Amino acid sequence: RTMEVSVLDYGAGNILSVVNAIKKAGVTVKFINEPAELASAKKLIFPGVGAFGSCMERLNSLGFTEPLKEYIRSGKPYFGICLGLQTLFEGSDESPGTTGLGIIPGLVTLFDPRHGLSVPQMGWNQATQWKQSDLLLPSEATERFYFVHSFKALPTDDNASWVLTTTDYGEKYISSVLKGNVFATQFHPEKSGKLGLELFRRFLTLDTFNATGDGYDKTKSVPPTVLAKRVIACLDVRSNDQGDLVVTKGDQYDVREKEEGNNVRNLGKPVALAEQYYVDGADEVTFLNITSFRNSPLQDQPMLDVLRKTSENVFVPLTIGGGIQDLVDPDGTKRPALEVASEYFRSGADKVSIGSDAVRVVEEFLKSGTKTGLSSIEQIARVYGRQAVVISVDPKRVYVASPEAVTHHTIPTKVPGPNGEGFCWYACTIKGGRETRDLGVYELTRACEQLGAGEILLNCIDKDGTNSGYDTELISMVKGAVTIPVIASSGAGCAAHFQEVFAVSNPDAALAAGIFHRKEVPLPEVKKFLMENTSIPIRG
Ligand code: 1PR
Repeated sequence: RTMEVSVLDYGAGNILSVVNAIKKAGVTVKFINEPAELASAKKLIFPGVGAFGSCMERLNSLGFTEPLKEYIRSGKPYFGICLGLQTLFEGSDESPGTTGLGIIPGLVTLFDPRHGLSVPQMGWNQATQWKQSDLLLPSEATERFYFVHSFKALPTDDNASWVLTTTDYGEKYISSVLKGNVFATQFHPEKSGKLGLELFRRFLTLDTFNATGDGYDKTKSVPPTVLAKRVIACLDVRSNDQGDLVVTKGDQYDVREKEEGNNVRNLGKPVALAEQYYVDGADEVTFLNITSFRNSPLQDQPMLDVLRKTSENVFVPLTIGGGIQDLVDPDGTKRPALEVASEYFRSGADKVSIGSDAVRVVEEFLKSGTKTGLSSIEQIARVYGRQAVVISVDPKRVYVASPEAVTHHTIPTKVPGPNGEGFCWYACTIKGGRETRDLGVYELTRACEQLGAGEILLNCIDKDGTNSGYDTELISMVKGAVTIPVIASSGAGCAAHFQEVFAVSNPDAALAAGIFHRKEVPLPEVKKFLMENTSIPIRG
């Protein structure tokens, strides 16, 4: 049994989750920071994050490329994750001109948007197994692993012998490879719950993986794998009047009790509740720090601590939002949004969500028509990848008598306004709904996609906390505006509301808060209902 594993740390992204997953298997981590250290490594994990080009440039400039190739050729166990798989190929469309490690023949290419699927692929998909091995049990292929990527490698005659599994997303692509002791996955085992932890445990404890079989066979037809619709639990976190960090929940964003005392509603402790939702089967957990527009989140150590503690036991993706913008600390120190986000990633976040600042960025962008490359969205996407940048939108419905009444994008509505208006547009707000801006959600989300955002978290102030169902008109509008994934949020009151929103508006995920916190409809009940009563693909 190997009690130590080396992790190649080239200084990018969230490797805390990988480290936490290794610790769960009772194995200690040795970080490799110098190329010379690779020669003495006995087992190596390479958690690649970010973009192909910047990853390879980093490996090259730090002198890792040749020693890494040597390690891989040595036959010692290697486990590449995500970019740790992609860099094994010869190159990638993501960064034309940059050469990969060239261990596996083939190029990495972008998902074809003509398939009409959201790109990046974000969520839980299955794997078709083409080889037998001690790493992956045959029964596990039908379960689901967490994927998040825009680029993929296709199986070809030249690389077929490497293919352990393929996955379908418009096209059949390579989701893992295994040859000898070289193993790599496009999915993130450290974010794939129990299934992923089990995979880590086997990699860490086995000396050899006993792969048999010839790999991918293009003449064999197999049913396609399916990406599941995600069910997300959201925790709005803020300090209460006693200064404790609590999970709270508003009605149309008002988090104070209506009764005597007017206290901030306290629905539990953030870390414990997040862990509960993980055990319950949440496909993702989101924290929104809803006081942060008042304080600098870098001084907000408790929130970073919440993240760190949560990521020790929660092995599904974690998103954190609130206060991600250029800040100035009370002592006058400037804190660019990128630095704020970096702090969150280092503490265990996989994605950050940007609310108010996205509105300001887009207002500027639409005024000038030029991308400066300096906005929070652009900078964070460049360093951490598009998939790490979520835009949290807080819309308010505005009724109009006709589309000509405003310059904003309007939609016809089945729920007429107070004066019988048949149309509406959705106004963006900032500062937790306190300030409404003259910018439409349609325009905002399209601009954010152009600027490099990877996902939209679509709230709705009119619906928040009402238990009356999602605003399917809003969600359908945004699904039609962008090609990046959209999370439907606000208004869930029962399991059937999830069915309705998936069926009517086809979002990539649906999020709820109140019904889970108040245990009115526990998360497992929502999933059970969807699996038993609908054909919507759900991770069990
Ligand atoms: O603007 O970048 O600092 O981010 C602030 C973040 O905090 C934004 O994402 C904003 O949505 C959120 N936020 C700010 N104030 C509040 C508030 O409630 N007073 N919460 C707030 C937003 C909405 C969702 C909620 C769903 C589902 N809460 O988080 O979870 O509406 O609720 P439901 O299922 O109970 O209906 P920035």
